[in-house]
Amino acid sequence: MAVAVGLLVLLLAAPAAYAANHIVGDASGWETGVDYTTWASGKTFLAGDTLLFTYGSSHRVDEVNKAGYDGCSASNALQTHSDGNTTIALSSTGSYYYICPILNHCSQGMKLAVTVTAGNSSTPGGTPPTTGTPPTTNTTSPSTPTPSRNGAIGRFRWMDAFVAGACLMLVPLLGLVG
Ligand SMILES: *[C@@H]1O[C@H](CO)[C@@H](O)[C@H](O)[C@H]1NC(C)=O
Ligand SMILES: *[C@@H]1O[C@H](CO)[C@@H](O)[C@H](O)[C@H]1NC(C)=O
Ligand SMILES: *[C@@H]1O[C@H](CO)[C@@H](O)[C@H](O)[C@H]1NC(C)=O
Ligand SMILES: [Cu+2]
Repeated sequence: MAVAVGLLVLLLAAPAAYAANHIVGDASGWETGVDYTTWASGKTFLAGDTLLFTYGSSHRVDEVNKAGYDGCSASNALQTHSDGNTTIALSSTGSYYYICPILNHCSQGMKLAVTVTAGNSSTPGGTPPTTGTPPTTNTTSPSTPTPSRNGAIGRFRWMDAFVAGACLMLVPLLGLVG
């Protein structure tokens, strides 16, 4: 019984490990004087991940298009946030642009561009083949993955191995106690 419950808990907890929450600017948060191009360059953003912007009342987060990002203009903003603790779900593949529209903060560096992918693609450098389609959790047919899903499926397999290994380690422990 205890083994079964432990197994269930592990299986239920596992999917949460797939999605990463990226704290924009890390400890610096969303501020002037931070290079967000450098911050983003070392990171992989996968569909299903989230961005968390933390900032004071002198800042805002506006989602803009590429022209708004390049020109530091929020006149065509897609979304505006000013709550100081903004979570943005990166649910679909594609490029996303965020700027602070207050004063000249954007031209001082408060601008972030992220490219969300579904995992490693067989056509690096090209535009993602599927937009608006987050990775499915369909693990019933692992034998026929599409090329663009290889990275995501690889992560699933790795997690499955981890869960199975953790369960195997739990069995003798729980067996001794129960
Ligand atoms: C900010 O939002 C995150 C994610 O929703 C939450 O975990 C955190 O507690 C929030 N922090 C504050 C100060 O509200
Ligand atoms: C994608 O592939 C590149 C090079 O093959 C590798 O450096 C990178 O870590 C991979 N990313 C993911 C998410 O698997
Ligand atoms: C899941 O896999 C099955 C079997 O290959 C397929 O028929 C079904 O369409 C898939 N569902 C999704 C959401 O991809
Ligand atoms: Cu600002």
